[in-house]
Amino acid sequence: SMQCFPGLVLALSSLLGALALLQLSLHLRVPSRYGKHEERLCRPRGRLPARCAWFLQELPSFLVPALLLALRSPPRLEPLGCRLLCCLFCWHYFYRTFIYPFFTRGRPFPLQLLFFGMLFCIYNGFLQGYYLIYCAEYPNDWCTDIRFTSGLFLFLLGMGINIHSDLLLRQLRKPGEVIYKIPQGGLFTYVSGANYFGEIVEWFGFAIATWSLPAFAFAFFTLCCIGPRAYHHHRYYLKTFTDYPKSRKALIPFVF
Ligand code: NDX
Repeated sequence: SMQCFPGLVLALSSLLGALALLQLSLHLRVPSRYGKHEERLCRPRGRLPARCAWFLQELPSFLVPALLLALRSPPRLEPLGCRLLCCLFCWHYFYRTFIYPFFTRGRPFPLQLLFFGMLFCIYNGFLQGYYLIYCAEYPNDWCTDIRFTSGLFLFLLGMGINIHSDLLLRQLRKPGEVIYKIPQGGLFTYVSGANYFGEIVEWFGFAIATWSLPAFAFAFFTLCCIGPRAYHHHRYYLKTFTDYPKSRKALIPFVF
C-alpha cells in the first residue's frame, strides 16, 4: 500500500514552484488566451462549452484527493487536522466542479488549455491530497493553533469573496449573452480582479492552516497564474471603457 515519500513531496512541490515561475514569465506580458483575452473571430472548432470545460478541468482536483482520503487503508482517523484540511481543499473544488460550471455564462473554452488545465488539476490534487493523507503530522491540538485558526479564517474569507465575485460577474450577462460590462459591487468597487483576489487570499490561508510546502507552492502558483491575469483584465477595462472608475486598482484594494 502507499506510504509517505518525503523526497517525492519535495520534488513535486519544487516542480510546482518552477511551473509558477514559468507561468509568470509566459504570461506577465501576454495573457493566457481564454475568456476576454482570446483573439476575436477564433474558429469555433477546438473549443468546448464553458460548462463542460470547467467541469472537466476542475473535476480531478476534487476527485483525486477525495479518493485518496476515502481509499486509504487503514483509514487515517488521527489527527483530526489532516482530514479537516483535506476536506477544505475538496470543499473548494466541490464548488468549482459541481456548482460554478452549472451557472457560468462564459464563452466556449479552448480545448488545448482545457487539456493543460486538467493535467494541472490532477497534479495539484494528487500533491495536496497525498501530502495531507500520507505525510502530514500535526499535534492533536492543531485545531487550536494560531496558524490553523488564522489560516482557516483567511481561507473562509477568501472563499466568500471569490464566490460572491463569481456571482457578480455572472449577473452581468443575460443567458446567451457574451458581451463584457463593467463589474460593479462587492470588492469590484475597489479592484478589477475581485474574484482573483479572493482566490489568492483563500490559498494563502490554506497554506498557513496546513503550514506545508505543497500548499505554499500552490498559493504561490495561484498568485503567479491569476495575479498577472488580474492586471491584464484591468488594462482591458481601461482600454475598453472610457468611463471606467479611476480609483479602481487591478488586484489589491488601494495598493496595486
Ligand atoms: N483553471 C487555475 N501553464 C485554470 C485554467 C487555465 O482553476 O499550461 C489555473 C484554474 C490553466 C490554468 C488553470 C493553469 C495554467 C494553465 C492554464 C492554461 C495554460 C496554462 C494550464 C488550471 C499552462 C503552464 C505551461 C505554465 C503549465 O466569456 P468569459 O469566459 O470571459 O466570461 C467570464 C465572465 N466575465 C465577465 N462577464 C461580463 N462582463 C465582464 N466584464 C466579465 N469578466 C468576466 O466571468 C467568465 O464566465 C467569468 C469569470 O471570468 P474571469 O476571466 O474573471 O475568471 P477565469 O480566469 O475564467 O477564472 C474563473 C474562476 C475564478 O474564480 C478564478 O479565481 C479561478 O477560476 N481560477 C482560475 C484560474 C486558476 C485558478 C483559479 C488558480 O490558480 N487557483
